[in-house]
Amino acid sequence: KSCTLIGAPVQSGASQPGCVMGPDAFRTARLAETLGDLGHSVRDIGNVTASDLPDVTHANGAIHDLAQTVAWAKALESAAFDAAQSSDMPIFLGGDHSLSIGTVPGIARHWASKDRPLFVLWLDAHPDFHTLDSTSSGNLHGTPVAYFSGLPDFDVYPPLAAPVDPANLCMLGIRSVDPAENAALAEREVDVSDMRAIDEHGIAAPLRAFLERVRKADGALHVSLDVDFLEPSIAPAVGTTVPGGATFREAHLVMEMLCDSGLVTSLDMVELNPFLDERGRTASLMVDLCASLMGRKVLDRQTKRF
Ligand code: DIR
Ligand code: MN
Ligand code: MN
Ligand code: MN
Repeated sequence: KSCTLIGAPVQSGASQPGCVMGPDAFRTARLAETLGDLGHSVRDIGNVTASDLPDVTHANGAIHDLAQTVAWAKALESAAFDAAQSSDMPIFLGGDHSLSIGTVPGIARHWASKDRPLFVLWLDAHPDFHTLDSTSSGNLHGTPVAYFSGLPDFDVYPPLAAPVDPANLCMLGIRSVDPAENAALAEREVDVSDMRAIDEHGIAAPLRAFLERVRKADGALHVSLDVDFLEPSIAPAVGTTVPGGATFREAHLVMEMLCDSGLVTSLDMVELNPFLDERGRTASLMVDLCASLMGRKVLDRQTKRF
């Protein structure tokens, strides 16, 4: 596959600095070389920049860095659209999760132009389903999914060319949900597997069911991987650790099943804060997970297409 690496050093959506270093940590952990060794052609187009802060305000006084975040969203929406037009697999190197306010709508605009529905797999401790009214932390990395799913109250974010149908979402690994998010997720009947469901049924069952839905709809699939999806003891370099996350093997199994499905068309790797790490171990784990998604295998077993 032709892969495009797009650096998105966004940190305006998080509460503490450090995600600005994420893209270079992924590069230092040899992401491009790893994908090349798997037989892919890789083009690293460097980092997107955001200039021209828009003049935007919102009544919710908790919100911080709204203008920076909107500027990033605009720049990343067009970078994502362009990368999807010109390659098989855009891979966005974050940056905090507010970067998906730009990447997912840009990817969605591309697939809408091909008349294919976009599905989104959200691998995260958090659903990131706040509106601008409902966020009490004011950290805008908590808002991308509500926005690109077309919920109201996002007038100051860029208009969406192609909202993602909430029926096309799947969330895995969830274990920290604010009350307003809980209500909004239930109202839209979003397919959420929290860690309790994963404990009971395993992580393969809900993923397999979701992939079947994507396949039947001939959908494109964007995967958004937040470092805090993972158990903090194996992935400490994130500002919002929550105990009880996906294990090493659960995470690799998800990536291996996604690879076998052949359905994934774009990827975000987000919330890596290298300042909080020991010896780049979290960046290296994220690169290894990306390798599993892109074809690294233990055995040359026959793969079953979903
Ligand atoms: C919390 C935490 N729901 C908030 N969200 C995080 O600030 O809105 N998302 N950390 O990744
Ligand atoms: Mn997130
Ligand atoms: Mn999270
Ligand atoms: Mn409002």
